[in-house]
Amino acid sequence: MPLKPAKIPFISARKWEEREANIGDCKIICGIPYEKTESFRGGAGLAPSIIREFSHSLESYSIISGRDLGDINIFDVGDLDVSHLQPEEMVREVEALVGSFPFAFPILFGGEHTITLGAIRALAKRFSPLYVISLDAHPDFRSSYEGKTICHATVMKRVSEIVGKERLLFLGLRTATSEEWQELKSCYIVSPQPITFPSELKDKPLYISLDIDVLDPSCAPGTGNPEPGGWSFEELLSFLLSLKGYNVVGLDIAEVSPPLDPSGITSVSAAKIARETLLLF
Ligand SMILES: [Mn+2]
Repeated sequence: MPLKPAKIPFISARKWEEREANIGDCKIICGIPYEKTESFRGGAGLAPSIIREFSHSLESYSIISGRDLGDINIFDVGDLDVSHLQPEEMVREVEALVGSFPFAFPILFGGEHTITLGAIRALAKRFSPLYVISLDAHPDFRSSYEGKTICHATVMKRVSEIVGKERLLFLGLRTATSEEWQELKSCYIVSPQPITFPSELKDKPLYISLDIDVLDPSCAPGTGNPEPGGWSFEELLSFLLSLKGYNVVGLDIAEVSPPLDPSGITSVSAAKIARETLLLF
């Protein structure tokens, strides 16, 4: 697998080469700096290294969870070198990567949202039935877009073909095409607002795909397709914390665009969400 070591690993994460012989359960961070299908504004390919950099402006200790990243087993395996690949090939590499750490909880830093498909392909083999929580202003539920069937605007449609629409939850969604809107009615949950999470999913494997544009552009402007009317950082964090005790098996954070984020607020928000979820799940 074409992995490039991170220049600056995520705070408190060790490089993969530093692992012990028997590492057991652990968390794996991997960057997927891919932005080939972005249709409006780019920059997401730069996110993995910038999110890592901003993680060092945070403390490794969290007063929210009362835990320290140093107390858990986290490896930063670097970036998957896929920027030159076609979307289908990139997705295959992500699937192979996630599949090659069968004992680990993966946290992927996009890159564009298309990366999620590779993670789902791998995890749906390991966990069945897999439920997918999409935290995103957009459904990304087109059948095809600009002639492409695998791209940022179709990714959740492709995911639905793997896990089933009845196992998809769209939260923070606040825009769609009319076709998408009709189709979304057969998904498990579609809600623009945070929800009280269904207790019937308590033991089910859950994957979280977090497009940073679920946040309101006033608090996360650094993203390609900002959509007004989103969640505050506190709402997002509270929602994630409400999943404590659920069986979350993996997560990605996509669509952060550092060139559109001069203050760094979007990148540091992504880093903080990553810290809290590392400590939570
Ligand atoms: Mn989006």
